[in-house]
Amino acid sequence: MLKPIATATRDLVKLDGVWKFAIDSRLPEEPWSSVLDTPLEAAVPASYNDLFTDPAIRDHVGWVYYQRSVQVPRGWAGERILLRFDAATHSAKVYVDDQLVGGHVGGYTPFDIDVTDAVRPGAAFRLTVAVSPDLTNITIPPGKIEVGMTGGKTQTYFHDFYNYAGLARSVSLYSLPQVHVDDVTVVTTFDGSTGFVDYRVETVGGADVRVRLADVAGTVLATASGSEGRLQIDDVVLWKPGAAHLYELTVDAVDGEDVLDTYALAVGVRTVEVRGEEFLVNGEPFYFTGFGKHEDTFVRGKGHDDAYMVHDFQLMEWTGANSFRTSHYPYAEDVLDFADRHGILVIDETAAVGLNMGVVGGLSGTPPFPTFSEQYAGAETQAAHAQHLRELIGRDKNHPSVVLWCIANEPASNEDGAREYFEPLVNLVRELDPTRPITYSMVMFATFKNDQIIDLFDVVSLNRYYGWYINAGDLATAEMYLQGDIQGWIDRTGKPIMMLEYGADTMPGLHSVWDQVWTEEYQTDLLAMYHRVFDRFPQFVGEQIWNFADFATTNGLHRVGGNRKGIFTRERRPKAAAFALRQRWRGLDGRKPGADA
Ligand code: GCB
Repeated sequence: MLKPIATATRDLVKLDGVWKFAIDSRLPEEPWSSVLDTPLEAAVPASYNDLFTDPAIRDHVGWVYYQRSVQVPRGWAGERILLRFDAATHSAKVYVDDQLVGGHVGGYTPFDIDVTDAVRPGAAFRLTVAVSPDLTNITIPPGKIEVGMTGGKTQTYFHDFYNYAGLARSVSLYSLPQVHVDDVTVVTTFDGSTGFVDYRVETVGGADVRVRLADVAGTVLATASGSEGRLQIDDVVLWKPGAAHLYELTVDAVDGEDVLDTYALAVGVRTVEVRGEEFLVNGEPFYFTGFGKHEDTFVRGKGHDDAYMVHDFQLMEWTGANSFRTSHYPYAEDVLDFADRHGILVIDETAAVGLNMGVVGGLSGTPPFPTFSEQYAGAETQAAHAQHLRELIGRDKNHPSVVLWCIANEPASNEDGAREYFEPLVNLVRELDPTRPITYSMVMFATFKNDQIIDLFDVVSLNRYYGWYINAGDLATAEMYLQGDIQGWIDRTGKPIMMLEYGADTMPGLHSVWDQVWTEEYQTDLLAMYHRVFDRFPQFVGEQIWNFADFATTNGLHRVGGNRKGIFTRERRPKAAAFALRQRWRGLDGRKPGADA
């Protein structure tokens, strides 16, 4: 799915700003059929939850409504007119004046609604968007809604981060020529100093296709025509970790000499591959350093914010991180564009977090009922997961920064039914994108003895909390467990292995001369212990710490003002461990710590 941009043939109007806002319990039956009578206004993009002081809004279950007036530019007569929602968390229904024009389920992937027949160029319309924060067993991520003793509905879910909801990313109105470029797919390879860009273009309205590839100075390096083909770049400059190099691919839909539509996208020439126990980027072994992150800031919740994005990338670079994981959902596309431009590698994760009843079972990991059952993750959940994968890959397939798909976080891969659930999804991903390896991050209860699906995947990704949830304060025992765990996976799989989560909650300013949990020293020591163990294994291909920054969670007794495993606080101030990481990671250029330059 192409990101909407303004080009010589397309116009784009951002609808970000302050919209009217109301929750449904205060509204008449059909709120979209009138101007919302509400004193509240909400910022877009932002999650709505932390904007207001009323707890009934923050934890509301059911629809909320956003509304604003939209002026359609008068020059758009004869064009197709679309609304683009970069994200509506978790489902949406869209109304133009009184008419329902479309909707979407899935809170972290974009959708378009063609409103050509419902609006008039030069006229204004009332845009009402109903957004639901609800999570059920047929949404991704899943959740459960119950009616409590007070008679009110309550939402529970099986992940710790707070369920921020609303219009957290940009909304725009854009125009498209009737005949237009609908989709572009690029796959890149190289042979010696020659780069190749294989492209495939889909058009609507029956046009011919012409493409050209230019360098940063705008010099055209290669051209081709036809909806599929190969462009060759002599003396190619590869897109490399830490040294992003981008070309621009311009795609024209043409009729003879007439250009009916034109679209441009950035292309980085690079390859990724798993070979034996190695993860290769451009044919060279690559070692991931970095973090699992969250889209999470004060007041905005999961609202995209360019300033935080720039600052977070600066802090990652400062620590020497060369990568991050979009835990636990696809991030705003602007973030991937930024990673493309700055040579940061992305493990692109779906929103399939919480497919695990064992987590509800607590530290024993004994599920209250089977995860892979109609009651929880059944056929409908799997269908929603498949649709989510289609949308994620459809959006992110052309980003050079995306090097690995992570199709679930901590699923119950140790339970019966996991294979039946995951095998079709893995096949789907391989069909949608044969070029990138696939992984899932593995919960502690999924061990090298009981996991049922690892053979379907390319990379072993562990989430481990020795020294925290188990062996808290006892790093010596934790080290022995960790060593045995990694060795077991290596013996079982022969695949590259990495750690996608390890860490310790840490209160900045809390210190101790002993191994005391929650202190800054304990976080630093725990990470050093993990690193010592990783460095013993040549098969180890990466380390991503949980988490980049402290983040908001649901209320819970083991969360003090949120999850505090951040290397940075929620305000982005470094804890002591940040300086230790900087020492370990800087200057590695993708090499394994300790390896020769
Ligand atoms: C996990 C989850 C992550 C949590 C983390 C924790 O295993 O994947 O979402 O935040 O543990 O800190 O408990």
